[in-house]
Amino acid sequence: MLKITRLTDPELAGLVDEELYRQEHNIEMIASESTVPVPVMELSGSVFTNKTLEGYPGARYQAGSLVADKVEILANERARKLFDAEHVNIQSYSGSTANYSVFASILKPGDKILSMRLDQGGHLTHGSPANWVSKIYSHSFYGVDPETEQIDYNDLKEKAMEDKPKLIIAGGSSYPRLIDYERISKIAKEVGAYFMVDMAHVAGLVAAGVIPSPIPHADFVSSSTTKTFCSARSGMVFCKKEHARLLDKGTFPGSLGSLHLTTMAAKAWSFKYAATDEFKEIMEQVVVNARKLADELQGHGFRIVSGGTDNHLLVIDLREKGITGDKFQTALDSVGITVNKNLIPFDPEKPSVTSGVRIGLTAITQRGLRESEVIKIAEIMNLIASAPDDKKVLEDCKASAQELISNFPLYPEGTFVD
Ligand code: DSN
Repeated sequence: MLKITRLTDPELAGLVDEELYRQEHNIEMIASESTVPVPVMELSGSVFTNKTLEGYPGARYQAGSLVADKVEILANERARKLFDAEHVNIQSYSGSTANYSVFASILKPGDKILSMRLDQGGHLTHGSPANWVSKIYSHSFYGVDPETEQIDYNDLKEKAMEDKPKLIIAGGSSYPRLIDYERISKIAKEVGAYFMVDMAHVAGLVAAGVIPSPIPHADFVSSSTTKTFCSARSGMVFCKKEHARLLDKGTFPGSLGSLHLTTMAAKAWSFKYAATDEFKEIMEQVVVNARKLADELQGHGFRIVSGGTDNHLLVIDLREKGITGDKFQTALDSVGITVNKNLIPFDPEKPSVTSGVRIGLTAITQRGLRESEVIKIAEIMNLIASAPDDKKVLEDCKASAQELISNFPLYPEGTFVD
């Protein structure tokens, strides 16, 4: 795939080789990651990158768009069918811009948004003070119940009644449980708010029918297409038919410019692939593996936030193990297991340290790892949490991790031979 780059820029080609080696030899467990199928990479790098395109099929601002129109129409048809949605706009470049498109479609500066707190599982673009969105709109937040560590729907309702937001958002980056979309939709209707779900993390599980879909309940459903959907670095937004014109205007020209035909084609491929039995089986196994890891870690004395998981990720509270998220992440990285430090609900530590880590099971499940391998990963994690500075323990764990992952190729042999 890098034939010409190797000749023209061996330094850069070398970095790609280095990253391929890293991914092949590491147990990748970042919850927002997955391994994209080869056609997604081929289409993401295809000749479609030469085309500048604005507008929509049949109403473009540039000539030479007939093929592009066919791609966008095909992608839209496949996406609507896969997710059983009334309308889709797949021009977004990422999950973040998908959210911005919805905001541009229905909000005016100063309007109120009620969303989940970032430090309890929400997302940066839903109103965190660190994100520009917080400077345009007014924000309030709901969180999780301190006992169950699951969404406190009473708190959400109280805040909605009090603040009368224009938009209520559900979904986020580190929430391991199912969300009662129907209940939030009713609250939104009661207070006259739009209801948006950001399903970026769980889109693959939803597409495969492994967990319930937010699409019947929400006005807008935004998503990235990486993560469990295992597709291009891009985005998409679904909505009810009645909001179609608003969403399309809010996307282009409202918030985005020229669309990316490369990733649009890659997404079109994935909308077909995600309807296959192969994809469904992987997604089912992702949840089985996540639950198994939660059980095994609990058996080793780790506390799992909310007591378990219903999806592809789990968040561990490391305080009983006497190690911070930061330190655990670094120690795991040194043996070839990649996770990220993560705040737990009501975390006493700052975000750069944290009391927890977030672990995702998508990428390893795609590679073929099953319950027996998950048991071994939990054992390694436990050894490391108990002795993160012990060189001998780290060396032994690294050897075990390498041996484990070497049996599961990232891509079939020969995929990247130039
Ligand atoms: N929000 C980041 C994550 O979940 O890892 C990236 O999408």
